[in-house]
Amino acid sequence: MSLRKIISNKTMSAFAVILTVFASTSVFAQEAAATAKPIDMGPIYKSTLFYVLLFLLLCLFIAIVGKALRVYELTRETQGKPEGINWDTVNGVLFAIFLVVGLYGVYWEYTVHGEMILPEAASEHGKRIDEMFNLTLIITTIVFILTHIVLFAFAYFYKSSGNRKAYYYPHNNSLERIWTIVPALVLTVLVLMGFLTWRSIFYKIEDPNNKPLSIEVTSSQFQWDIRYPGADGVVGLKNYKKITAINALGIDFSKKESLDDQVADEIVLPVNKPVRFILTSKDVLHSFYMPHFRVQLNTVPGMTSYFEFTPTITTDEMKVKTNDPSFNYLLLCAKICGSNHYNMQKPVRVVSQAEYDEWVTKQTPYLTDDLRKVFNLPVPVAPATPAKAADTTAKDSTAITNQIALKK
Ligand SMILES: [Cu+2]
Repeated sequence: MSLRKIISNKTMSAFAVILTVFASTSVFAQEAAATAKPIDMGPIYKSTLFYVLLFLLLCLFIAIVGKALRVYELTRETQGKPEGINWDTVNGVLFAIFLVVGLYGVYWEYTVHGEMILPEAASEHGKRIDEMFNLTLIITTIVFILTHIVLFAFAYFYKSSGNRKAYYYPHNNSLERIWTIVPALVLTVLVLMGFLTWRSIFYKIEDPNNKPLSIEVTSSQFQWDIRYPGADGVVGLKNYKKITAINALGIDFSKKESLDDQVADEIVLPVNKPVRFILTSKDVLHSFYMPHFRVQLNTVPGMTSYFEFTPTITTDEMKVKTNDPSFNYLLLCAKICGSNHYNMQKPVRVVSQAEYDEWVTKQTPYLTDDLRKVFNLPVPVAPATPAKAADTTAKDSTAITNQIALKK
């Protein structure tokens, strides 16, 4: 039997095997498609195993392609032919493609994701933070684009060609000076701006005619407790030793400032009035985060921190500005504090002073009758009417007190 015949026989048998495999697979596939229900891929796309397998498959594919190319190169070498693939050109072209695709990616990020950023800052200091952010973004974008064009274009145009030798150029003092001094100046400006902005936010001289409204926010896993100061405008002190089942925040009611404090389910702020948040934590670190006002500060157990700012846009105005009737300001937790961290939020509303005055009178006092007994405080005597009616009277009297206080 001639060599040619053997080869053709082997080729034929291999071809037959491939055909059989392909035919049986396609028959099975057709059967499966006819009988089985479509598979719900949703949970599969969410599993880690799927992506691990996908990654391994990709590695295998690359390894096979690499081996095949190696075999191709070795065959040419044994036949005494020149190298089949010019890898320098391949690498150079890949660099050029990466530059174009990468720059398009940058453009896409700025236009598509850029549309999704927060609306304009709803606080006085927020505008300054945004200016700083934008300036940093503009400078870094220019530097990023220029350096990447230079980096990848050089790799493409000056790829090894065999008829050119690299020029030995180890040092240039002028270049060293330029790329040391220019970034140093730019960074000094940015850092100084940050430092001065930070100081203007945290070191404020209090205006006696426009004193901030104090609100205490206590974080715990996984909720925010909000306390308004009541008629006297002062949030009373608390003491962790006084925490009990009915006094969850440990408020010290032996101090008169605590007696009129109120609890609230949401944060309501009067527009254009400074507000001073008193922040503490009961268990772990949380982070008090109100993105629309550009406010964020950690709440730390055993330590009190403060954030003072002035909201400038009411919720209703923001609904118009964002063209979103369901818009709401939010308080979120920005510290990964446990399993329900993602859901740790409170609604925030910015309203006119008149709306705020009306809302605050309706908030429940923290001091309940049970707490009065614990702290040996006089319990208001309910008139001889049904319990429900007595309750309403009690609330109304607080409301009146608050109104009087606010008028003062
Ligand atoms: Cu938290």
